[in-house]
Amino acid sequence: MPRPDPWIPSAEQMAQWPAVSGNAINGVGETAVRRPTPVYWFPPDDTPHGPLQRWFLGRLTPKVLAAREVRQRLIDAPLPPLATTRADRAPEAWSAEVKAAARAAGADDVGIARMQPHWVYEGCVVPERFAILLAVSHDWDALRTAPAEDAAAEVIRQYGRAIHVAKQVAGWLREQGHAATPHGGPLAPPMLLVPAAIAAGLGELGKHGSIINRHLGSNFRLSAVLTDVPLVPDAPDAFGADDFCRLCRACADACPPRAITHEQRVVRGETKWYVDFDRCLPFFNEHQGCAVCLAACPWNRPGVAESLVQKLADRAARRRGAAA
Ligand code: B12
Repeated sequence: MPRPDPWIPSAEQMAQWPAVSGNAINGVGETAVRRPTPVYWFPPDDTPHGPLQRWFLGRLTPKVLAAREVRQRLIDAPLPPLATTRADRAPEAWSAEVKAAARAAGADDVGIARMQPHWVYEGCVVPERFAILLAVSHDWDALRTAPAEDAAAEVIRQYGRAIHVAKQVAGWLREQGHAATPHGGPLAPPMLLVPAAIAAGLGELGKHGSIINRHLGSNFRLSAVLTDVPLVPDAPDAFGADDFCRLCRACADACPPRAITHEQRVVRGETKWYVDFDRCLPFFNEHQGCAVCLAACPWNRPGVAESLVQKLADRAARRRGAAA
């Protein structure tokens, strides 16, 4: 069945659009690895698309504004002071304890990555050696209503939870005498969370540009804690989601502005799924945020992710058997 015509953004919003394409800023087609350029969710005066951020914020409804107020209180909550005595443990013990602290604070998954310079935005600095990546699920019944207001408010609520978990983990490390910085957004700096979370074993990049996790699907938010406490990095977790996305059309067909394509692109030296910024952002802005791609993703229906992982493992075993 032919897809309906793509959604068209309002003239009012497009009057704010800058001359430069967000895809060019993001380095689509560039074959050399480089650090990302700030594109969105930076202080608005610092990026060409900053006026669009102001336009987005000026149109939020009372329900979404109320969720943002709760989130702001979590952002503003102080961290405990850095203890003057520094606890000493082996990296394996620190890793196990950090993960236990994250789970106790409410993380639905957690992994550890060694920091890489090309995750850090141009103009930002991350001196720490390790990133602890934290995942918190959205409530499915709210998220699946996207692009409705309930999904937008749920996204903000879970941003708050992700920030809270990051602060709890950073606070726990500081009580052990080790400096730790939480990074939960909602602003983007100092670093990209998705490649760090993939390196930390939280899953694979989906066609819709969000990570698919073997337990949570793609229905989750990320936050991080940056620290020099000695840790053991996790390995990436490839369980077949990338192959699955090559055949699945659900998110691309559901995306109203057709920002999702079936071919991977070269972006800053990496071949990967890429969501078209210039198509995605206008729809996102006119709907107080959008998560239609996550609402359509087959990995997100409750109970499905783990059975899909098993099916993909069975299929891979059958292929290996046939090839032997
Ligand atoms: C700016 C931003 C946006 C912008 C622009 C996104 C874009 N495609 O250009 C807008 C507002 C449109 C947006 C929309 C959404 N976003 Co957003 N966004 C961000 C933010 C703040 C910065 C990312 C960025 O600068 N992208 C621009 C350039 C760098 O993008 P890129 O080159 O295409 O790289 C993307 C991925 O390919 C990946 N990536 C980067 N380098 C590499 C390298 C390798 C090897 C791989 C495999 C992947 C990878 O990370 C980038 C994520 O956008 C991050 C938080 C953060 N600090 O990381 C959240 C974030 C990526 N967004 C997220 C989500 C969930 C969404 C939405 C579903 C909205 C929602 N309801 O939450 C939609 C989905 C659209 C999409 N997937 O692009 C989540 C993803 C969580 C997950 N499960 O993976 C994040 C991590 C926020 C969070 N705290 O959880 N987003």
